[in-house]
Amino acid sequence: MILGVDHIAIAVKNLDEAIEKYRKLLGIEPEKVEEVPQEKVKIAMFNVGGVRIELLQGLSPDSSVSKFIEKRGEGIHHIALRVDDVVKEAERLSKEGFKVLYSEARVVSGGERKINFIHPKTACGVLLEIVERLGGSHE
Ligand code: CMX
Repeated sequence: MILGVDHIAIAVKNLDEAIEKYRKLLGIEPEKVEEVPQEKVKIAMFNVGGVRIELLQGLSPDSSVSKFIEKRGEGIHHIALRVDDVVKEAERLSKEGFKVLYSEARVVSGGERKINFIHPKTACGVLLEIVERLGGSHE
C-alpha cells in the first residue's frame, strides 16, 4: 500500500555546494548527510515542514546519478513513495505492468530503509522509488 510521498530527490553535481545553496534557500540545516554506497550516491536530506527534499550526488562516474547529470544536467531525479511493504508493492506494480528495476529490494542506510525503483519509461517519464521504513524509523 502506498502511504504517501517520502521525498523528492534532486541530482546535483557537487553536494557540498548544493547543501550551501539549499541551506540558504530553505533557512534550515539538513537533517541527514550520508553516503549510500549500494546506490553509489551521497545524499543530504532536508525536512521542509514535513516534506523531505533529498539532494544527491553520484559517488563515481558509473553511478546512475552521474550518468543522469551528464545526459540531462542537474534537476529532479526521482520521487520516492513511502510504502508499507516494498516487496509486496513491487509485486503489485510489476503485475500492473510497471517495470520494477531490482529483482530484490535493497536495504540501505544501515538498515533504515528498504527500497526499489520503477523505471521512468513505465511511469510517465518519472523515476519512482518505493521506500519502506524499517525498524520504527517512520519519520
Ligand atoms: N528520470 C527520468 N528519466 C530518466 C531518468 C530519471 N532519473 N534516468 C534515465 N531516464 C531516461 C533517460 O533519459 C532515457 O530516456 P531516452 O531513452 O528517452 O533518452 C532512458 O531513461 C534510459 O536512460 P539511460 O541514460 O540509458 O539510463 P539507464 O537505462 O542506464 O538507467 C535507470 C536509467 C532509471 C534504469 C537507472 O538510473 C536506475 O537503475 N535507477 C535506479 C537507481 C537509482 O537511481 N539510484 C540512485 C538514487 C538512490 C537513492 O536516492 O538512494
